[in-house]
Amino acid sequence: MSTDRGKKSSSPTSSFVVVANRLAVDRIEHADGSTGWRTSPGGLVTALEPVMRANDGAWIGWHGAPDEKLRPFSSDGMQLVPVHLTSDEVRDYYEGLSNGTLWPLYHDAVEHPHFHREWWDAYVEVNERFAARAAEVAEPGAVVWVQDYQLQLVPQLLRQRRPDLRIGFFLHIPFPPLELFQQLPWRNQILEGLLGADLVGFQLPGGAQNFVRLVRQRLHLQTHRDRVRTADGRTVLARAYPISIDADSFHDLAASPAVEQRAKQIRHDLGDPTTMILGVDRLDYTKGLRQRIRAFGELVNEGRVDPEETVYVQVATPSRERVDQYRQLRDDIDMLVGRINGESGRIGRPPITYLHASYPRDEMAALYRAADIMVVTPLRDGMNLVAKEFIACRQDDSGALVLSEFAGAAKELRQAYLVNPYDINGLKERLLEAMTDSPRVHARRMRFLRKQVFENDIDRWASLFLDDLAGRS
Ligand code: ADQ
Repeated sequence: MSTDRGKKSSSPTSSFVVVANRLAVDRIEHADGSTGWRTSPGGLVTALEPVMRANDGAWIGWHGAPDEKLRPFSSDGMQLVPVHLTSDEVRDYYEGLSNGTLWPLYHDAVEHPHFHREWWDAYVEVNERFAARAAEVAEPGAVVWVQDYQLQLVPQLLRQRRPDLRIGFFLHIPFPPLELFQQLPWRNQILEGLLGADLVGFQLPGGAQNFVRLVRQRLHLQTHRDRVRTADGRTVLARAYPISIDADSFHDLAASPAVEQRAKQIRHDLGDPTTMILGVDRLDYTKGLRQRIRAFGELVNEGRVDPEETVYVQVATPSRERVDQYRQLRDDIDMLVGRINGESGRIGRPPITYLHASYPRDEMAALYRAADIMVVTPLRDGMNLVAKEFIACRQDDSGALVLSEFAGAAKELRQAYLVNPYDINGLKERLLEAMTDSPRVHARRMRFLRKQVFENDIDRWASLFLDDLAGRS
């Protein structure tokens, strides 16, 4: 990750174009007060960097500030093409249709999805803007890779403008079953939007199957296994590509003396407990925070977990705070943690250390390394990278992962302590089991998990997808 003050480039074109809701850079302020850009530390950017560099790739996305128009610029060897959004569009397209309708609907409707026609209109308009920008930037015959649920109409809108392109789409969140998807007033438009791609990628085979089944039933198109025949005679492939992380770089970071030292310090600051339990999540209602915290609180209350020996650190980064359901969740969790800590009746360290901060990668690695038990209990999650990051940061076969069956990662990480997060008693038992199993049992499970994560890293994910896309004609 390095910084660059952002060289302006007028109208870039490229043979490899990524289209995502957000640009691959974050704005930073230099010591002298001037601003610049820094490559976002996320896995997607890391995965695509080599392909971007080799092809002088371009990344199209919103830069994060409403009502601001920016010209294209380059940073860190990437061409960045900002798409502007007005404040109203941020409200209707992003907070509205993307995060108030699609996000809850695609996550089993664990919160009620809201359907508003003006949100949909903004979604269409913004998707058109992204597609128009991609059509300008893509060279003849270029590969364009569209990312995620905010941009599901872009493949079709782009193909209408540029039939010469090879278009891929990847959905980072679950694709819901028929019964839920059918609720969407704009269900056919979304399916048709996605079918503009040559290859539609999902986290799990189940998502790909849901999509193919919907296309057959709703659009009456011919399908065969993972192939769909479109009305204009093309074949669209729908397949699973479980996303992963840059496992080696997480491992090496966690191995560094500075991180090792910091991990020791964290445990020391927590009172050198026998067991440190860790949760790291975006503060989101899909992540199962309520269930997890309740389970731990009950174990403490019942005297089955001794807070003198066991501490639970929960990092929860606030997100989407302008959406009502997220504000409510934050209040609920604050109250729940406060109640559990208050009722513990101890002077000194509380049973739960609850942190709202967002940390740099080395601090995350230190937390993962310091922890004995990682708890990842989403009610529904496309994949869940936190689970994989924890495993990559282990330096030996110690430690345990408690993982929800409803995280995409559970399909690969079969040797984790799998739980149904809706079953609070089951969650409590599983947590105790993970805490009390012998080091030999931990090692047997962890060896398998580490092998899985190191063999299936983010590079493999990107090359599997891009090779399949290149194979489409
Ligand atoms: P998310 O819902 O954001 O991603 P997740 O996959 O766990 O969930 O990724 C979170 C990322 O944020 C991780 O890389 C983690 O390290 C980082 N992070 C979390 N808390 C942090 C903190 N306090 N400070 C710094 N970094 C923090 C969506 C889907 C997932 C899917 C991914 C990728 O919901 O299911 O796995 O996209 O496709």
